[in-house]
Amino acid sequence: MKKILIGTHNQGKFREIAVLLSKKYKKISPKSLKIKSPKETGKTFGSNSKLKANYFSKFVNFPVISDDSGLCIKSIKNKPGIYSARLAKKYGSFFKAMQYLLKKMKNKKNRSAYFICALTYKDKKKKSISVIGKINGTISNKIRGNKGFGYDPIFIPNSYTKTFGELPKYKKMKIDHRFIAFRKLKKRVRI
Ligand code: ITT
Repeated sequence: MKKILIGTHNQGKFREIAVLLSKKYKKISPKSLKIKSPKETGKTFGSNSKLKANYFSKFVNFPVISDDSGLCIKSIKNKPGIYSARLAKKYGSFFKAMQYLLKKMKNKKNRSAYFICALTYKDKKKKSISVIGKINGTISNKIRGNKGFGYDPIFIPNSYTKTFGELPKYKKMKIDHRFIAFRKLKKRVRI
């Protein structure tokens, strides 16, 4: 069976990417190979996803796929953006990071936000393709739902009333930023 390394240590992301990939692959995690995360020194989602794919690809002789993603809230200058994971680390949990963001948003009229995912696929010949997927929505007034992962409980995708944290996992996974990025990637490579 062909192998692919899903270059992430985030379990929520790993699960979503594994489902979006073809059944022909055996999905390998960096953790199972004892490979640590690279330092995310990029200034954009795109550069960080390329950096991750380049890094992980050095350890294996089969394809790699990496994701750099995050939540961007318009009224607070698109924060936390590329620092989404680091914000949760700073506050000790996603719950606390969400509480912090909701407090910052308290008097904001504009609650528009988007989730973004930059995906990089690097084949075994080390040729890479990068794409971006984005989903627009709004920030809820409260933390709602316990499904999904990360910032799912405060993000309401446009034309829905529930947060990603309230939607069944299979539904979220069929509309989210990662799904949109994958749709673009699948137009360019059989994956
Ligand atoms: P890797 O670098 O190992 O992939 P990470 O969690 O550090 O893991 P990122 O640097 O890409 O990943 O950070 C993305 C952050 O945005 C992280 O905190 C996620 O939980 C959050 N995030 C990304 N996609 C999300 C989604 O679909 N739902 C909820 N939160 C999401």
